Amino acid sequence: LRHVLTSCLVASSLVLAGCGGAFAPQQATSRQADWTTLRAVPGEILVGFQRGLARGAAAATARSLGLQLVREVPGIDIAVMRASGAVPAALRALRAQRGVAFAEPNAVESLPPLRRSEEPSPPPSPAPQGDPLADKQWGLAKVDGKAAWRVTRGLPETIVAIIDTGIDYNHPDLAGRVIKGRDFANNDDDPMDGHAHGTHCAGIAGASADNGIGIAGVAPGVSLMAVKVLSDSGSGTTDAVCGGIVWAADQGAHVISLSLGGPGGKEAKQAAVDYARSKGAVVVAAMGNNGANMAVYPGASKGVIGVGATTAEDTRASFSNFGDWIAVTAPGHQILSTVPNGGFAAYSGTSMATPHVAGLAGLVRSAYPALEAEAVAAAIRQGATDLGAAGFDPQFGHGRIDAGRTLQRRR
Ligand SMILES: [Ca+2]
Ligand SMILES: [Ca+2]
Repeated sequence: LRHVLTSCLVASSLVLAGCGGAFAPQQATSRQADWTTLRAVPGEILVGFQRGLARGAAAATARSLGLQLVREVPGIDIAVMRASGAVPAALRALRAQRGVAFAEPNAVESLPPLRRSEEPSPPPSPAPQGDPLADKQWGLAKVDGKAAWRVTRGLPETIVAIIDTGIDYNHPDLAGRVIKGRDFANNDDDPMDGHAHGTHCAGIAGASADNGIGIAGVAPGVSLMAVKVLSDSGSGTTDAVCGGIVWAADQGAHVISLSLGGPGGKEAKQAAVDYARSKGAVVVAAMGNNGANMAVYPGASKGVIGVGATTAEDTRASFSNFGDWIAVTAPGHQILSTVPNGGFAAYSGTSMATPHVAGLAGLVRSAYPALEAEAVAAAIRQGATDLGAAGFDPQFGHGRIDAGRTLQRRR
């Protein structure tokens, strides 16, 4: 069924689902309608080549079919080409070429506008220690972060990459913790976040603890790597997302957190995920916010920990997608975290659930550095609190993560 559904979605012209942001749950239906429009970069095609082809194969293929070679995604044998004529005809011609593994439109990846559950407020006056907003962090309490911290708070040599709109690396509750990575949206080396989504996700995974400021992340000791693949308006392309995943893996990221996605770019995202996995990275991605049994990628890609969202009452958040590819759920409703310019705000979405899991993966990796990616994923699944129908179910996966149990039971 999953395969059929996915095929239908892709065939019916790249239905796009934003996976981020904050939703009042009752708005999910109308917002979903907004996203079901054709969204691909005009004329652009992602062409995957079989491994081991000679250098220059992409250029030769483009030339022979009258296409323009725009750029290549290093490491995974994918080229971005532009067709001046009809894209469907170019896709057919490419798929018939020897050495071409796949061809698909270069999708637009975008976030819905962020809806704040509450207005951002200036943090209380800094205290000498503790985290003044910690009592509002129901998610961190729910996953029992403090029990996990008795084993580890995460090590700075453990790198959790946040592939998103960038990170405000000057935020006082993140400063000194962020590795400035690449900006694939603007093609430069400054991944500053002018949006808020990425900074919010970064804080959930790893805001500093006991510094007298704001909140604490799940893994307040790890390093956070900022990889910007979405612009300050929250949109990007499949090739930028793939480029960011490959780049983070090449830089040694142990965990890759993806609070983004859509039904497009399935083949290219799978190639990027496979590459990151081959480098040993744990890949975590959002299930999406359509409130439906609907596959978005990379959340539904093979080898990914797909994350759905739960509420403070341990129910499935109504906007959270579900399906038999889900791995776990995590808190994703009215989650307080960091936003640019030193602020804090609460947002909702599977985007917010995902970095809880990425932070937990960072803790597991810190405590057990020799553990391979699949074993980290298994530890997270096995430590989860079963919800809904007994055992694995498509609504909650293996359950809502429990950081304390995951870390403690491996001792
Ligand atoms: Ca703090
Ligand atoms: Ca269950």
